Amino acid sequence: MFENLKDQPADKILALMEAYKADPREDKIDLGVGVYKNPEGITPVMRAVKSAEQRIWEEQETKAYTGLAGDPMFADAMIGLVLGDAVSRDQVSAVATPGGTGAVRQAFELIRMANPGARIFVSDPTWPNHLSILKYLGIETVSYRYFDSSTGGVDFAGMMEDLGQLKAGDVVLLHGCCHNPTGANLNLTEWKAVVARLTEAGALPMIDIAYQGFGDGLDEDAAAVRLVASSVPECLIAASCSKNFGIYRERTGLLMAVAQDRGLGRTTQGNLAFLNRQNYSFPPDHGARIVSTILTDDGLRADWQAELEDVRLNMLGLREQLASELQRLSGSDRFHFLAQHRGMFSRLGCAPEQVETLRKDHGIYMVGDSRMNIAGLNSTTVPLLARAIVDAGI
Ligand code: PLP
Ligand code: TYF
Repeated sequence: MFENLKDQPADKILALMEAYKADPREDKIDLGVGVYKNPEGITPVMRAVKSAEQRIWEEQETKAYTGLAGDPMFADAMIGLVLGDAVSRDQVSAVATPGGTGAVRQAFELIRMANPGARIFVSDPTWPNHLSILKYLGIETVSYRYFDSSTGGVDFAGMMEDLGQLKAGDVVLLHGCCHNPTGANLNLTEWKAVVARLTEAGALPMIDIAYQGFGDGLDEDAAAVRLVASSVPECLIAASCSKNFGIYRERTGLLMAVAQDRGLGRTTQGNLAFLNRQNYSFPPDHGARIVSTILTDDGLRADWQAELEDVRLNMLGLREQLASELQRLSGSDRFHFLAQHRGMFSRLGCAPEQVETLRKDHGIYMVGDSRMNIAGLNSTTVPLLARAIVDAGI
């Protein structure tokens, strides 16, 4: 049977990670996979995570199964973190999932179950895994214009024009903050216009939020999600804890379905649990327990927020340093967008050949579409990158 299998296309981001590891150059710079690194190049376990793990080790008395939806403490804590008081708890159905990817996958499956004819509108570009999972599930996708490579910002007029094709029952996938791969984001006025457009068309927003706290702050980064959830009849939200809690390998995420009509909640919750059961039964618990332990303890929560804020400010500082170094070396403002982008990533907007030159000549690894992980830099490597960018004629 196995002879029938065909080779699958590699994930370009993960392939780049392997190529970086195999490069013997000592001064190589990794701006590839989206993992936070401190100025020493380390992805640390956060202090509050260590403390929570210690507490769990001391206090946990069983590792028997939780429920199909995961531990309700985790769902409650995450709903609070993401949605604040934008909606009431009884409007939200939720299941724990293996990572944000699991939440995205379950959301797509729920959409397909509820409306097999739904098309999903995705930004051009979007996280490649979105497209790969959608294709695998056989869901029709339509891309909407998003990134304007001439300005490094959002092509909002193009986006709105493309959302003009929406029909009732379609779904629009939006990045809640810190757009991956571009770093360019909508402002709140633009979000309001998108909400109005979706409402007018009868389309459903699905928000993927994987970087809350990496952009402008925990509440600021959730402002768009909260606006959407409190404005539309129904929406889906896939949240990841991988980045903001630094628990990538624990696979911790939450899928939320918000409905203004509370009567729909019980069936929706049942369908979410059903999907968990079909795919993996009980979701992983360890990461979820770390998160709920932190979020429900004032001291741990404050320490986590302080460390997350250091992470955010480090990336913001690197953005500003890179933009100003590039301005100095190029004598132009054309890289100013790097300071305006938010989150881990920025798309430089250069040609694949130039990305290749940076890799070959300077040992600088970024994704082929010129996406850089800003956290792969430090104050010593920023000037080296800036010099290489200018030398490559970008
Ligand atoms: N969505 C986006 C846009 C992402 O960049 C990521 C990245 O890691 C995820 C979802 C899911 O991450 P994970 O499955 O590691 O929680
Ligand atoms: O975009 C990134 O780099 C992160 C990590 O299949 C990632 O979101 C990359 C590829 C992938 C899963 C996670």
